Amino acid sequence: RLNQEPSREQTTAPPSVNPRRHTCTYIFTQKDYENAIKYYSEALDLNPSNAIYYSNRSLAYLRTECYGYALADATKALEIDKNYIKGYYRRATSNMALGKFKAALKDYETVVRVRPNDKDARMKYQECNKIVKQKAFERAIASDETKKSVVDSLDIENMTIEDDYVGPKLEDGKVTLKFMQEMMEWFKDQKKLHRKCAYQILVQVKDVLSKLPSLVEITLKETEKITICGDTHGQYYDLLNIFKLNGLPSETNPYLFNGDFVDRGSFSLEVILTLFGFKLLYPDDFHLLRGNHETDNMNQMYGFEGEVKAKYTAQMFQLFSEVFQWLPLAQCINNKVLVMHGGLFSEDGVTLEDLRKIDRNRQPPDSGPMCDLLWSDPQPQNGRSISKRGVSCQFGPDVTERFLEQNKLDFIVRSHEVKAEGYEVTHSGKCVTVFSAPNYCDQMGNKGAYIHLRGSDLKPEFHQFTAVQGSVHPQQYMLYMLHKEAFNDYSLASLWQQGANTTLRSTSIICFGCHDN
Ligand SMILES: *[C@@H]1O[C@H](CO)[C@@H](O)[C@H](O)[C@H]1NC(C)=O
Ligand SMILES: *[C@@H]1O[C@H](CO)[C@@H](O)[C@H](O)[C@H]1NC(C)=O
Ligand SMILES: [Mn+2]
Repeated sequence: RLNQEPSREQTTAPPSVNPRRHTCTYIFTQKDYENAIKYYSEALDLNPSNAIYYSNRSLAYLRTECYGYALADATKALEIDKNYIKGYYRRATSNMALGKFKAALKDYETVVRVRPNDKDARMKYQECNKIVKQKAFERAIASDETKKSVVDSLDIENMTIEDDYVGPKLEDGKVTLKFMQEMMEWFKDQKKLHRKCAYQILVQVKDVLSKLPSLVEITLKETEKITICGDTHGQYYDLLNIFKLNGLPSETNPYLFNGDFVDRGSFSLEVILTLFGFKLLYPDDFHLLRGNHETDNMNQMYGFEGEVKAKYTAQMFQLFSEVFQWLPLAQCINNKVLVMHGGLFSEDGVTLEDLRKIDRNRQPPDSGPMCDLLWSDPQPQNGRSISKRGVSCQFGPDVTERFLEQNKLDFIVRSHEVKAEGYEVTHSGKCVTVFSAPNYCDQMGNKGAYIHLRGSDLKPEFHQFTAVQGSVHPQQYMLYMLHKEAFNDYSLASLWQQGANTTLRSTSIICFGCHDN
């Protein structure tokens, strides 16, 4: 059905797509950009006052989604030559990607002023201006009324399930194993769960998550083991494969999914509803932690909001947003292993007690422990550096060592970065990365992995797996997002049918690669 040959009609881009806009760059390989970064870095070693090298490297960083580095390079180019227009362009693009729209607008203003006839610049200025105004509007409304939960405005009892719906239903309003099995099969056939069932799951899981502390602490007995999975990013068929390889979740087969369930892949809803379903079925033996993608900003930019709106409604996305805010931020196993999505902190001295006290029911702040838990990355050299992503920091082996010592821990497990082997052990075995989205975005060629941790020895045991062949290009949803304005009411189904050879063109300011997890 979805992988059939596209009809002739469907392979031509809709007339509203502007053919002059550049094609999206993910057709270039990540390697090309990495090589470009190396090339310009070497050139800058020889000639550190060349604005063009900085500007060109900034572009390569943008393409590999190192927005922090991209911003630094664009800024540097402008320091060297304040009349270098491309520098303003690059800085604006970096700021857009970082969600700093006001800063971006200022630079687009400069470009438009200097180049009044540059249509592309004017378009970007207008898009950015629109976002700034919209954000201001949203802030005005938000402060107008005290934030009400979507749950209060739902009348789930009165939602009727039409007679022609033959899909899975909760049993007496409860998630059962039978329901889970039926739902996973249903999703496998790319069918939609009835909205009533989706709302039932969301309302119930919000209640369960909101009762958990920000730092969840569990104890594994000698004979018990837990499976820790990293990013899944809407790759539903690969999630099913994990269950096939490692067994379905159960009271005797506990799991911990370490954030970034949504965005990027086409099946974020299927992934998250499956995970939430298991959380309801096995609340004490199935664990979920928040990732940097369980946030509004990321969901707006990387697909999940669009997916929920396309498959259900904006109101349902609001409810997802509320639920995500209740996801715990870290989990400690046997007082020895600390798991979080991103990593350690911008400052020394953070204790487990500090983590317990985090008031997490919010969008993450720009800095501080909550931000760091979701966003930071390890680095090989000692100390801390500015983040390549432009959010939080990078921390070295000495930082890890001090943190573990102070908190009497053995090692940390984190996710957040794609790794060729699906996992990576760094900082002398004290910092473990696990990533569970194989062939990430259908282009990275990486393996996925999960970890077994046994109560008896708490030594990580790695299991690798490769991507399953899905019938739908995982990034097609991304394409849909990028082009949704151009498409207007083009149905998603017809978009999917266009297959991987689609000739869509980018209308987005931000071009997406696959390095930001
Ligand atoms: C910088 O990139 C532009 C394309 O954006 C290219 O035309 C130019 O040759 C590059 N400059 C250098 C010095 O590599
Ligand atoms: C369902 O709708 C009816 C009619 O609109 C209303 O009278 C009733 O109170 C509703 N039931 C619930 C549980 O809200
Ligand atoms: Mn991440």
